Amino acid sequence: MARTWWKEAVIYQIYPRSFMDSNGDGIGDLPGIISRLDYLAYLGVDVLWLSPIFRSPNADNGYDISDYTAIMEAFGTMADFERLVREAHRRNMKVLLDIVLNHSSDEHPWFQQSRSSKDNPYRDFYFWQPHPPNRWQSFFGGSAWQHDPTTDAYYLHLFSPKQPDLNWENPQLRRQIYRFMRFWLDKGVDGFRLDVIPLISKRTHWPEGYADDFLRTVREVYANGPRVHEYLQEMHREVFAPYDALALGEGIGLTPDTCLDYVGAHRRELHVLYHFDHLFINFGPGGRFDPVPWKLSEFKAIFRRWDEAIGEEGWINIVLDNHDFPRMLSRFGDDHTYHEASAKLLATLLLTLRGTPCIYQGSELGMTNARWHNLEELRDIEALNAWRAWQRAGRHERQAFLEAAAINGRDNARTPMQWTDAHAAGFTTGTPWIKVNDNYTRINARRALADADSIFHYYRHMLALRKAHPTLVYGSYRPLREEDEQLFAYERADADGRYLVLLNFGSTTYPVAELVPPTHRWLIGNYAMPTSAVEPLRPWEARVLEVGS
Ligand code: TEU
Ligand code: CA
Repeated sequence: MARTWWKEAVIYQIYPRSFMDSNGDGIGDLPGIISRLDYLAYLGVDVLWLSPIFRSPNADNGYDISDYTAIMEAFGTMADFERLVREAHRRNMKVLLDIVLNHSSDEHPWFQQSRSSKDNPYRDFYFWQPHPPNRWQSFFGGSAWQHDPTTDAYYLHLFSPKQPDLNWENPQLRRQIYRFMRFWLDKGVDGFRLDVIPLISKRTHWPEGYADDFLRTVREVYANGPRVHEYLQEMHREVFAPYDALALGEGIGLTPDTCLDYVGAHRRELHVLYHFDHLFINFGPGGRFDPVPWKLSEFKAIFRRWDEAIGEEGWINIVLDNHDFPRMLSRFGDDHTYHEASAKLLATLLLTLRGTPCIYQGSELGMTNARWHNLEELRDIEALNAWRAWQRAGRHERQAFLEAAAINGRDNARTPMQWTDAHAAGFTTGTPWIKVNDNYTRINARRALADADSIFHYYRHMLALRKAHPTLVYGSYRPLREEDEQLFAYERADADGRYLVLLNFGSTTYPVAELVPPTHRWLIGNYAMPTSAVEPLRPWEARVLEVGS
């Protein structure tokens, strides 16, 4: 297995809008991030993934770019950005920019030109049809075809109507995009997180999707289009290879049997990707706002399936939450009775699976989903559209929608970082653009830094452990007791060592004596070191052992 920096690194995802506000306008910004770089360096992360910082009307909080080579006004200036890169590099942290290539904002000059007339040179930078050629639905609800009166035609948008899909069939479009990407690499950026990259090649015979199965439509009709690999190999030649830049793909619509087509080392396309199977695990037939129960055995099977698919050929980004999903502690842990223990257990899972882990901002503090009291508190276009769709379908139960949004809404991950117990959790001196989670007086960085047993310091120790034991990066992954609905256990092994990870996803003790080999050494755990490593796991206990071969 080739040893590379991006396999050994740990990524930290920053959602700039909610990370740190430096000028009191209630919106996070680049100077705010710079003011927290020492905190991130102390935590011990290696790479910062910044969610989009480009000029945008913020219909989808930056995932709708209106100028690919300008900084969003609310986030600061190009000088701020250049200082951020310099300051991050000075602290040995790399910078990945989240770039959205599947669609632009409808306020991008290209789209303004394209929509103005049928013979405009930019017409074919987007997809126009005289009538909707199919009944595709947007990820954000409603038809994926929007009528535009100027030329009495319809344009494609897989997300909101303010996010028209770019036409990658057009070589002029592709050339411009590569120019934009090189613009940022020339400023010292170390790579990109590529938003919904499997969607960029469209099936231009416009086949129908599956009316009753949106995720199958995503996999089989929106993603993995006929030219996607041609485009990515061209992008690799034009952008990634010349700069030795990291390409991290958001693998929406990917399956275990298609992933190596994107990240196989020999493919010269992407280096690493994350998938959604466990992130969609509790999405019911009605999607995100139709949450259903999930089972640990299913959760574990997903990790095994993907580990086997990635094999020795590819590499994967381990993600347990991000800005698109509820907080992992509330979703996969127990954020009430075993808040601290389960937060540390999930940190152990995140940092000992095989792949490059990504810590989402605030996970290191044990941040949780918020309590939502009314729909006016929600900000996410996906939630607001879904509520309108409920009403159109005759469903007017506000409380029921609010409960669904409280479980699975993206706003849960977008409440401001909790720095202190002062006004607005120290995120801003003004009024935050979205409400602060009301548990900030108890859960905040200042308190965590001062408490040697905090979740924050546990993350620091886990990060150091990963660095000290490369087998936790490169070793094989062998799951144990896969059918068990309480224990998540696996071995990591290679020529350098063998480790056993025992995670009790439950509030009762769990016997593990027969899983522990005779020669073993306790390395780390979320409880005090047990008198014997073979004693039963305590509620939500994580135990990492080095074991003899
Ligand atoms: O996410 C794409 C995506 O698949 C998620 O938005 C999720 O599947 C969707 O919410 C369905 O529930 C990327 C970005 O991460 C997201 O923030 C953007 O909203 C989206 O693309 C459009 O750019
Ligand atoms: Ca600000």
